[in-house]
Amino acid sequence: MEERTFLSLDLSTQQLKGVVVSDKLEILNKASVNFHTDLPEFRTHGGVIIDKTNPHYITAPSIMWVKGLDMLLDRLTMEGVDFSKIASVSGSAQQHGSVYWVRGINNTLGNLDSKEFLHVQLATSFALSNSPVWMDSTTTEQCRELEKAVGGPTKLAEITGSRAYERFTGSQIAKIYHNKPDTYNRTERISLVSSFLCSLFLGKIAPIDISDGSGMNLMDIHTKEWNQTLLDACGPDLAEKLGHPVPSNTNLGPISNYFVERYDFKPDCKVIACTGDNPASLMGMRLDKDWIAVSLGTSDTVFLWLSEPTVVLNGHVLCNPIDKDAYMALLCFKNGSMTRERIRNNCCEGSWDTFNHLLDSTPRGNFGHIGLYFDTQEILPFLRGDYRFNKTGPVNKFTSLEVEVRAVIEGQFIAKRAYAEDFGFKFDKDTKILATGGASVNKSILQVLSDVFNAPVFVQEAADSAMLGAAYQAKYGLVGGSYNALLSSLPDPELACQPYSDAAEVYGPMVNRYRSIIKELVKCCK
Ligand code: 5FX
Repeated sequence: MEERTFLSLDLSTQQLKGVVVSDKLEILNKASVNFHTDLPEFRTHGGVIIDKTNPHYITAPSIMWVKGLDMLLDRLTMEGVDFSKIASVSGSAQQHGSVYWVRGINNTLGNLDSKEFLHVQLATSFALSNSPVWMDSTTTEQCRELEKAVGGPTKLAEITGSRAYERFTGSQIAKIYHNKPDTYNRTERISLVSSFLCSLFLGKIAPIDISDGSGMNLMDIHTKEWNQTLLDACGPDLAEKLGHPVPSNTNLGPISNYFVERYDFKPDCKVIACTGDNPASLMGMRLDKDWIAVSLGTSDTVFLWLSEPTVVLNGHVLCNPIDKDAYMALLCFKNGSMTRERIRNNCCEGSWDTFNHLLDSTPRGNFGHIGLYFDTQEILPFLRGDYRFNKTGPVNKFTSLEVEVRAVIEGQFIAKRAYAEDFGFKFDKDTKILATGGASVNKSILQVLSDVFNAPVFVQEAADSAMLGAAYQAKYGLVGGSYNALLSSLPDPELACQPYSDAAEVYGPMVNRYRSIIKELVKCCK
C-alpha cells in the first residue's frame, strides 16, 4: 500500500505555516508565509493592523489569510510535497478572531474555479474586510454587558470558563452588531479563524470546534452548546450565524474540488475540524498531571490539562480537544515575543547573541530590579506601558543594558508563575515544564524560566507544537482510537535546563514582590 501522509496548517498572528507528516507522524516537509514580508501589499505590521487613532483596535485582512493559503500550498509543492498522498488535513489558528462571511457564501465556496487564485474569487465574500483579532481590546463596554446578562463575572466564568475578555469573540460580535448593524445583517455566517481556515479546505462553512468555541464567552463548557442568553446579548439570530459546535476531532468530509484540481489532492482526502492554537499545542505536547506547558510566541501562554472545570477570574478554562469530557487551563499574556524583540533591538542592536550574553552575565534576581513591559494592553495584568523598579521603588531608567535585558525576561516569567499559582497550580519537586514556541530554542531564556519556576525545563524536537498538534489531529480524526497510543512512537521531550540551587530562595520573594507591585499599579491605573 502506498504510504499515506497528513497535512496541517497553523494560521498564527505573524505567519501561515504548513507541515506534512508521515504515517508515523515524522515531519517530512515544512513551509511558511510571513504576512509582513511575503504579503507587504496588505501593509500589516507583524500580520496585524493597529488603528492609527486607536491603538487598542487591532485587525487583520481576512483576504490576506486567503491569499496566504495558495502561496503556502505552492511553497509546499516546491518543497516536493505530493498532495495525492495526503489522507487528511487539519489545522490550528490564533484564537478568538472572527471572520464575517456574506450571504451566499456556501455557493461561492462550493464552486471555486481551480484555475483562479482563491483571493481573486473570494474578494467580495467578507461582510467585514478586516477581522478583529485576539490582540484587540476595544470591547470593554460589551464585556460588562455580557457579564450583566448572566449575573456577573463569576457567573459568566462558571458557564463559559472565563469572565468577559475584550478579545473573546462574543463581545467582538456584539460590538459589530451595535456599531455596524448593516455589516451584521449582511453576514450569513461567522467563523473563528480556525473554522475559517477549515471552511476553505472543506468548500463550505465548517463548524466551530468545541475547544476553540470555548474561547468566545458564548458556549456553556459543561453542555458544549451555545448559551442562548449570551447569544441574545450579542446580536439577533446568532445561533444560525455560528452553526452548531462539534468535537475537535470531527471528520467533516472530503476536501473541496478546488484543491483536488489545483494541487492534486485525492478526492477522498478528508478534512478534520480545525482548532485554536492553544488547544492544538496541548495536543502537540502530550501533557500529563505534573507538567505545565509554557508557549513562547507572539503571545506567551501557559496551559495544563484539567480533569474538571474550575471557576477562575484570571485565566480561562477551555474544553479539551483530545478528550471531550476533560478541560484545559489557559493563561494568556499578550506581550510575548514582540516585547522581547523590542528590548533586544533597543539594548542589543537586534542581536540575540548579544542579548543572551547580557542575560547570562547578570545574576539571578537582577540586583533587586524588576521590569514590566507591556507594548499593547496586557491581559494579565490589565496594564499598558513600561514599569521599572529598583530595590527601593519605581525608576525611569535602569542603570545598564544588562539589567534591562534580564528584567524583561524575569518579569515575564515571574508573572506566569504568579498567575499559575493563583489558578491553583501547585509547584512541587515533581513539577516539570515543557517549553514550546519560537523562543523555546533559546537556552539562556529557558534557564531563566527554569530558575523562576524552580523546575526542570524540557523541549520537544520541533518547537511548533500547535502545528504538530493539528497534524496529529489530522490522523486522530481520521483513524480514531486512543490518542496516546497514536503518539506512542514519538520521542520523549528532552531536558534543556535544570534550576540553580538558589532559585527558590531568589524567586520566591520576587514573586511576592511582583504581586504587591501589580496590586499598586492596577489600583493607580484604574
Ligand atoms: C489565547 O487566549 C490568545 O489570545 C492567544 O494565545 C492567541 O491564541 C494567539 F494566537
